[in-house]
Formats: sequence, structure tokens, C-alpha cells
Amino acid sequence: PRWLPPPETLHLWKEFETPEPAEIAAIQKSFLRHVTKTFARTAFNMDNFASYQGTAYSLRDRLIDKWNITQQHHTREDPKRVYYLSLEFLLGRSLDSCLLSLGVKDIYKKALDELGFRLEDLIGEEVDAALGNGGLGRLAACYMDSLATLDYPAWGYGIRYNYGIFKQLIVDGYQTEFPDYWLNFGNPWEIERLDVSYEVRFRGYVNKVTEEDGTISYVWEGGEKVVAVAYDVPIPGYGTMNTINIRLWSAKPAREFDFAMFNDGNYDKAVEEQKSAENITSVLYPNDNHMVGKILRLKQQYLFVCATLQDAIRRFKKTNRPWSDFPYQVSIQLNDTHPTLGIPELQRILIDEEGLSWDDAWDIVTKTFSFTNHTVLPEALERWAVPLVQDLLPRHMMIIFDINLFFLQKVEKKFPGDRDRLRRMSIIEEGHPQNVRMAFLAIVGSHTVNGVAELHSNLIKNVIFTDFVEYYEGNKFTNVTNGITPRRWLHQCNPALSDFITQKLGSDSWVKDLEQLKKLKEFVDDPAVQKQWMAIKRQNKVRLADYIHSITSIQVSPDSLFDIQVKRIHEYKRQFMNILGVIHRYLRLKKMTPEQKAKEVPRLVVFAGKSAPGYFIAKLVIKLINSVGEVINNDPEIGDVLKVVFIPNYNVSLAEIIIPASDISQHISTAGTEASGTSNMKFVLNGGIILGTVDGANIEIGEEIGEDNIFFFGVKADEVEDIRHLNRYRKIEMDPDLRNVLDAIEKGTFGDPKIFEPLVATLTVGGDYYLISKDFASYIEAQADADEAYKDKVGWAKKSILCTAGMSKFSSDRSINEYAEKIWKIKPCSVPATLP
Ligand code: GPV
Repeated sequence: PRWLPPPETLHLWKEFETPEPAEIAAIQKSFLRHVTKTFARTAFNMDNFASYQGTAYSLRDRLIDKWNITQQHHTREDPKRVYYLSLEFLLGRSLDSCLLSLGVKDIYKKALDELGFRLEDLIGEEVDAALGNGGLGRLAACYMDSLATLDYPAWGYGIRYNYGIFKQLIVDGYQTEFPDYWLNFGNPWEIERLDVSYEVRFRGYVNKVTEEDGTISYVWEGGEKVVAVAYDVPIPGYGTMNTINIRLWSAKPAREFDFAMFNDGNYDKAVEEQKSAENITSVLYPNDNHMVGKILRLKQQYLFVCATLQDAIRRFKKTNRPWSDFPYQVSIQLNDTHPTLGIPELQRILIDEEGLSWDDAWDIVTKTFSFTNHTVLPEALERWAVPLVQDLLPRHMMIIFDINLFFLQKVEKKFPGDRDRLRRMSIIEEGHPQNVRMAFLAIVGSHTVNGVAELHSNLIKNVIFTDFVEYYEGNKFTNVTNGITPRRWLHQCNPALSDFITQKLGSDSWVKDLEQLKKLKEFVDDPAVQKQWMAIKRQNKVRLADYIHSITSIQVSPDSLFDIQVKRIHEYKRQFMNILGVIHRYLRLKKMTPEQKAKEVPRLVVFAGKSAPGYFIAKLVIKLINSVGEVINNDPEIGDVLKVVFIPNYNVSLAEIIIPASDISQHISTAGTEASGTSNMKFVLNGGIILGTVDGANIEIGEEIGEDNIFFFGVKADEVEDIRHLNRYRKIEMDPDLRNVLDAIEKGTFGDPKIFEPLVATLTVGGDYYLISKDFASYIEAQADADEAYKDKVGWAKKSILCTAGMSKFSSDRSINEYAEKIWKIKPCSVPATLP
């Protein structure tokens, strides 16, 4: 029976269920209570970190109040909920964003000021929550912010890795990796829920049971068990009561203990085995857009979906509805194929544990799941070896085979006798070993599949999943163009521009309604606005220049054109082409007289980004950038006309400093390879101009802001295949300017040329898969156009204003509303300010 409070004690609870008033005295009291009681500090034993902790804990109390009110409201209303399943959430810091969402930044600042602390310093004490690799993980974080802000009843589910993405250090120009043990000093933003935990089984065997009436059922038994424990991260909506939850799972040993082993005197070994449970959620795999078939990763994926589904089902069962209601109460979004095991897992629960028929179960499954694809790169598409899955998840492997069998039977019916089509569409890829094609499993088990930008959604339809489009007659496939949260990516990271926009628009309501930015167009010809706009840009450039100096000791001029490329290092993103372009510029400058050089637009080229630790070519690109920087930055004939900086350890907090400071940012992937890109949106929202290819969301950004305000270059996606073919047979001459650049590298201008041989070889013997040579001339031309345009200060200011003004479409609020209406069929569920 449920415990009920004695009525005469209810008033004691009431006080603590009501959010504390946001008054200076109350804030100071709660801060001091946490500092002295939670952290056992005194007035004579304080530092900024303890002060950060006290502030964070006092905010945490507010978050918990709002979270509880939200959950009670949702329980009462019982709306359809969306579960956003993602192996990555790249949240970054929380203190500043939380203060802004709760609308208490100014008052906290005052309260802390009076106590002798500067809020800015405390914000800098927080370590990033970096449970993601790049765009995919950061997208999940932006979507949580929008879901909360738009009052949707949503849950994020993920893994609480003990080690987030590694820290990058540059040693002798090379990337080195250090573990990111981010929980070392505690995490104020999570709530440990030891009471919310589920058992997860691995391996074992499947028992076939024939009932008396002849029906056959299967029972999965034996093997090993671990427990997944919940850690909740509350996500407050901006300016709303709604506070949603990201539930992160951490693996712990099961309470069961191997007594046989214990009695054999193998106590050490028994403990050792228990500890191995914790390994499962220990580390985030550091690969972006690349699959590595490690068994521990498969264990992570299964533990994740197994615990998540038990949690969602427990919540569903509290309402005593029939199973047929499940898809009308629950929508599950798969963030790429990483959580695709959720599909066979739900099917297993429904048929093996809940006793539904295969068909009834499959109907529920396919009405519940939807799937977002984030890449067309073949090396990123997940394929798991059948023997591996069979060993770890024997019952799931059986179910996947059955799903495939029934699916292929239907394909055969629709396209009789088409053997090659069956081979192409099979979830099981033939070979030694066979592989499970996770994307196919995700498509077959979902009601909707979406790409993340128009071009990408067309490519998945017309290139990688064509057979499925034909089979489903186009009905499953759609597009939802990515978005970014304007809260973090303008309001928070660029306070000066945010205040100026609010002042010009006469209200700050644009923060929740980005359509209003369009009104900035009215000011584009106003000289005072242009001047102030560029003054703010300069302030942000000074802030970045100071940071660069503090980290690298390189002095850069805020009067140079800041040209920035920050993102994961990957061949398809072509940082290599960027640095080759820099060398080209350097060689050109070296031929100039001082008078000629003085007429050039001074340029600072900034790089940042991590390479996967095992990605040899990407790591060489980092080395080349640093070697080129070393030569150029120390060449007295060059001075401020050209500087090259690699900023180490790119992460969310660093992005918040870098992005507002760009004049130009580069998004130069080979056409058709970058599914969307999201940093392109962040730069343009902050008045930076894109120099980029006709790829991903660049295209839609160009449509919105106007082609005059973006520097496009390069071949189009539909030309790439033919050029690759010619390249393979070396039917195309290398671009002569590029040849000069490679000659300079090979002559040793940037250090021992032997080091760079494998990198240079990707352009020659390697067949130049990413078309650097083909695009080089138009790239250099686009750079020259940018230099020319930058000389016209007024013209540039106008472009910059029109960039910000045209970005309404790329708010993640727009993306989330599209998902909610088109895919999830959920509605906002506004939470009243207090409990009834
Ligand atoms: I798959 N993405 C990523 O960051 N990591 C991955 O493993 C995979 C995709 C990215 C894409 O590369 C970007 O183009 C896209 O903007 C982002 O996912 C969000 O959709």
C-alpha cells in the first residue's frame, strides 16, 4: 500500500513544495546554507569553486521544485509523452543557462556581489558535461532546451559516462588525449535516484517452451545480470514552469552474488566480476561519424534501451490502459541507429513477457518508434556482426531474424522474383560473418524516418535507402531540418548583441520567438545600428584574442578578419583544404612588396576540433596546421597580415567564446557529405558570414538570408560521383595552385616533409576522394571575394545584420514543433505556476 502523510503534518510538506522566492535575502540564505552545510565550508575557508558549488546547489533546489511540480502535473494530465533516446548529450555548462532560464541571473548576481563573489568567475569554475562527440550530441542538448521551453511533456534518455569526450592537448603539434573524469568534483546538476533501477541481462540461453495448447513461447534465461541506476538531470524551460528530465543510466553490479565462486574461495574473483559491471557505462566512445564494432559499445546500447523501455513501460502501466493504447501514449525517437536495439527489445517484452501475438506486438512497435538518420557516410552506418549479437543477446538475434523474414516475405510479395532486391534490402547482410544492418532495422521498425536537412533527406531517399522508399511508396520518409537553441547560442553566449537586439526590437520576446529577428531588417541601412553592430563584433573579437593569447601566447589583432573553422577533424569536413588554402595565401604574400602587403586584408585563421584518437590522417591534419602556424606566425615579413592558430580542446564552452567572434566561418565539406551541420547556424545567428559549399543546411541558410550574404563555392552534390570516378583513374590534372602548395610542403617549408607524406598522398595516389583538387580553385576565389567584401565596412555590416535577421528558421523551437506535429503527435502540456 502507498504511504500517505498524516494529515496534520501536511503543512510541513507544503512549505518545501513551494518554490523559494527569488529575493536577495532568500538567495543568500540558501547559498550560505549549502556552502556551510552541504560543503562544510566557512567564511574563512572559501574559494571560487566552493562558491560555484553553493550557487549551483541553491539553483538545483529551484530546479527540483519546478521538476516536481512538472512531474505531478504530467502524472495528473497523463498526456502523450515523447522519449528522446540518444547515446550522446553534449550539454556543456549549466550554471549560466539555468540562471537565464529561471530568470534569476540579475538577482543572483546582486546577491553574490554583496557577499563578495563575481558571478562571471563562478561560471568559469564549472566543468563541461561533455557526454557527446560533436553535432549529434549537441543537437540532442538543443532539442532538450526547446522541448522544455515549448512546454512539451518529454524525457531525454542517455548514458551517464564516467568519462566524457577526452581532453585534447597539443604536444609538439600533435593531438594527445587525456581522460575526462568529469565527476571528480561532484556534479550539482544531477540527482542520484538509487530507487530507480532496473536489471539488465546479457548472454545466457533461450528456452523454447511448448504450452499444453501447442503454442510455442521463448524464455531468455541465465547469463549475467547488471543493474542500471538512474541519474536525473533537470532541464528547465526558458521562462516557463516546465522542467523536463534527462535520465542517464549508470551500470552497477547486480545484488546477486555468485555463491559458488565465493564458496570456492574465489572472493577476489567474485568482487572483480562485480566491478566489471561498472565498466559498461564507463566511457563515451570518441568516434564521430565512424563506427567501431567493440562489444562494450554494444553492451552500452543494450543496457541503455533495456533500462529505458522498462522505465517507460512502468510509467505507462500506472495508468492501467490496454497495450493497444501504448503508441498513443508513448512516442520514441531514435537519435541515429545507436538505440535501435530498442525495437527488438520492445518486441521481445511484448511477446515473451506480456504474451501478445507477434502481429499485435509488431503493430505497437512500428507505431511507437521513429528514427533520425544523421549521415550518409558508409563508414558511419552501424553494422553489428551476427555472431557478436547472437552471443550477447541471443533472444534479440532470433527476433531480428524473424523481423527480417517477415519483412522480406512482404517485399517478395510486392516485387515477386526480384532476388537481388531481397539481397539489397535484407536486414541481414550476407558475408563472413553476416552483419545486422542497423539502419535497415530502424527503418523497418519505425513509422517515420527523417533526415536533418533538405539535401540530406533527399540523399537518403535517392541514394542510400532508395529501395525502402520504393517499398514504402515514399510514405515513411521525411525531413526535419536541424535547429539550434537561440537561448545558449545568442542570448547567453553573446550578451552584448542580445541586449542590442532587445533594445532595437523593443522587447526580449525574440528569445522564445525567433521569427521576430526578421524585424532587424528594418535597421539594416541605419548607420548608427551598423556602427554599434560592428562595435559589438569587435568586442567579441577582443574577448577571443585575449583567450587565444592566454592559451597559446600568440598575439593576434582584433582588426584582422577572423576566419574560423571549428568542428570535429574529419577528412570529409576538409580542414586539410583550409590549411592548404592558408599555405597558398602565405606563398602569395611572400612574393609581395611591403606596399602590396599593406593593401591586403589582415587575416586570422582559427582552427579547433578533436580528432578520433585512432584516426591517423585527421591527426596529421592537426600536426600540419600547427606546423604551418609555427612558420607563418614567426615570419617577420608577414606580421599581422596572416596568423594561424589552433586552439586546443574545442568544447561547448569554448564554442561560446569563439562563435560570436567570427567574421567568416568555414563549412566546406565535400558536397553531399555533411548531413546538416549546426555550427553553421550558430555562426550566422551571431552575425558571422559563411564561406562554404553547397551542402547540408548551408543551402537552406543561403535561401533564408539571401545568396549575397554567403560565399558559396565548389561542385554540387550531384556532380561528385562522376568526378570521383575520373579521379580514381587519374583522368583529371591536379590544380596547378594546389601543386605549388604541395611542392612547398614537400620541400620542407613546414618541417620534415616525410611526416606529411601520407596526408599528401590522399590527394594523389589516394584518388582525392573528397575532391580537394577539384574544388581548390573555386575555394581560393571565394576567399578572394571575402577579402574584397570585407574592405567595404558598411557593406559588411549590412551582410552581418542580414545574417542574424534571416535566421528565424534555424531555431530548434521550429524543429521541435515540426517533430511534435508531424512525427510524435504530441501537444504542449503547460504547467501551472503552483500546485493546486
Ligand atoms: I552519424 N553527426 C555527428 O555529429 N556524429 C555522428 O556520429 C553522426 C552524425 C552529425 C552530422 O555529421 C552533422 O552533419 C549533423 O548536423 C549532426 O549530426 C546533427 O544532425
